[in-house]
Amino acid sequence: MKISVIGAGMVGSTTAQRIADKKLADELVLVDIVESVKGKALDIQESASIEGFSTKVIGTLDYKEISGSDIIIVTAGLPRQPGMSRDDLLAKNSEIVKKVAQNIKEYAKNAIVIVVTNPLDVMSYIMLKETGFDKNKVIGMAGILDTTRFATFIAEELNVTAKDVKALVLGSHGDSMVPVIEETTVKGKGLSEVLDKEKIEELVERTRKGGAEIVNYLKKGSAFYAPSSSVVKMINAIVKDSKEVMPCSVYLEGEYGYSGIYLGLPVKLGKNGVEEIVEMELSETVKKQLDNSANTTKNNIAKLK
Ligand code: TXD
Repeated sequence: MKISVIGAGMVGSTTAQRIADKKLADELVLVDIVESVKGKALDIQESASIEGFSTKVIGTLDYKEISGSDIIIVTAGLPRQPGMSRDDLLAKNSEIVKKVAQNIKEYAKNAIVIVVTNPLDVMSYIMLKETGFDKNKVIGMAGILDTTRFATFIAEELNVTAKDVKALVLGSHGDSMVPVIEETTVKGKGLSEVLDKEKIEELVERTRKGGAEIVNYLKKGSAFYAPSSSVVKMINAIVKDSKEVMPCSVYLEGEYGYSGIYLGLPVKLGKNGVEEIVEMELSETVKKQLDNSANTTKNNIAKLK
């Protein structure tokens, strides 16, 4: 299994570390435009005798090294600074992601690509269009992160472990994301049974602003520990062909009534990438919120043209 990570900044390097520690790859390539990538790769490599992985880790500025990759993670691009929305990154990051896509197309045309760069749903769209890859092989990471944030806040509120919370957040990765209350349970009980409406609304709001909360603490740059965990959850499902269902940003051609956009929906992941977009019954309220979320992405795509 060969996995490449494009962009060895905070999310890219922590993702690489987790991939190595979890022994998910035989070969791990980190690509960046700055020389420090070589140091990061070597540093991860030097943990092998302690962590017990036999992965070969390479850091490079040369895209040729990604040749033959099975999976490629794209984190190249700028992160948010305090006061910025994800959409503020659109112009700069679309240029970067286009370049990355051309290199992936040239050197690794059989790879499954997981896009992380923001604004996520639009960057995934650009990756699909620029590579011309099948839609099942270009997937965006966001829903898992938004979901784990929601679960964290619920667990904290109820003083239970996050493992006892099963949450679900759909929609685009931004302020219009859609935490699905009906699908969220705590020790098997519906969220509305254990928390009142106002409290739930408060936690939903905190989830919507979860990324900004971290940005405001870090001052420079955005979250990377939970994001890298989220990426690795997807990689694990693909490498192990687990067919696990998780919320990912996927290209839609009629599913849920949407076409021509990327949106976060429940997806079955396996060795072919997206194996199925799982159709779920949604309440009218949730569907309306999802429509709103889809429109945000549509407007962002229109801005590209
Ligand atoms: O849920 C999600 N999808 C996200 C998305 C969660 C967390 C972070 N999210 C986004 O990922 C964030 O808004 C950014 O757009 C990306 C990467 O975030 P990160 O925090 O890792 O940013 P860094 O630390 O600035 O790293 C970016 C790296 C940096 O090392 C640059 O030199 C490199 O990208 N870069 C490139 N690498 C390769 N090729 C090109 N062209 C390139 N341009 C910049």
